[in-house]
Amino acid sequence: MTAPATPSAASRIAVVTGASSGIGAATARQLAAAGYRVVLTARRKDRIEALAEEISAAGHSAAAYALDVTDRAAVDEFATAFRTVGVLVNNAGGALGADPVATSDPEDWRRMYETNVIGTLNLTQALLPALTASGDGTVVVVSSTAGHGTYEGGAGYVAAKHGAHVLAETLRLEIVGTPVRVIEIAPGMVKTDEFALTRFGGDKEKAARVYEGVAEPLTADDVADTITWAVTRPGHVNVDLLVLRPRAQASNTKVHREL
Ligand code: 8X3
Repeated sequence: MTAPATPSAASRIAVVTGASSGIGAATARQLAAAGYRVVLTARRKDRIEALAEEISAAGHSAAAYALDVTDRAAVDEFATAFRTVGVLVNNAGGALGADPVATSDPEDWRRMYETNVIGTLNLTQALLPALTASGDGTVVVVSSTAGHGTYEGGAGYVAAKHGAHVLAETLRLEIVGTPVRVIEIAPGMVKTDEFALTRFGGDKEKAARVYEGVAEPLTADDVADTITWAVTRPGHVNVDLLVLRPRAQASNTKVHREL
């Protein structure tokens, strides 16, 4: 077994987007525990500030920076704060709606493309010089199993996550030979506080139905654990793509439910 790479002390900064809840918050906690100085970004300032305080109180290093990943000017301004960055975790994103192609709202599609694809593009472009300057940088793209296959009612989200997947795959080709690797983590069914609720516009019943009868959907911690594992491999080891699902989910459309 290869020993995990220890981040070279205080110099290793990890920027996590969408860090106010779910997978992003869990990833920030775990990367901080692994020795990274984490920079939490999200639109909700109060949330990331509270999390940064929690992480700092646990004896780790964390800072919060309110940021909308779709606002390029704000992202560029954010990036000026860094000379080097070790890790960028592009986690911000999400799903809006689950309607068929025939009736889904084009505005939802636009917003999903903005957050899942353009947001990832913005952060990646803005921080690539600092990731390269670190001499051992890692870009993580948290895509989804929706980036690798479709399902009815999912087209808008599926299209956006395919976009995030293509961004990761293409970037890996384009920057080969530089000291930056590109890791894509593609989770399937993850039960978080907000993902399904956001998708269904706050409808708790619809959100609960997503996980109904499913024994142990993945948790945010499961995904964060996987991200942290991939990121802490030695720099020359590139986990190109890691797909993870709960045992009860065999594919995007085949889920075992005990009802
Ligand atoms: C979440 C997985 O199945 O809701 O990214 O599209 S799914």
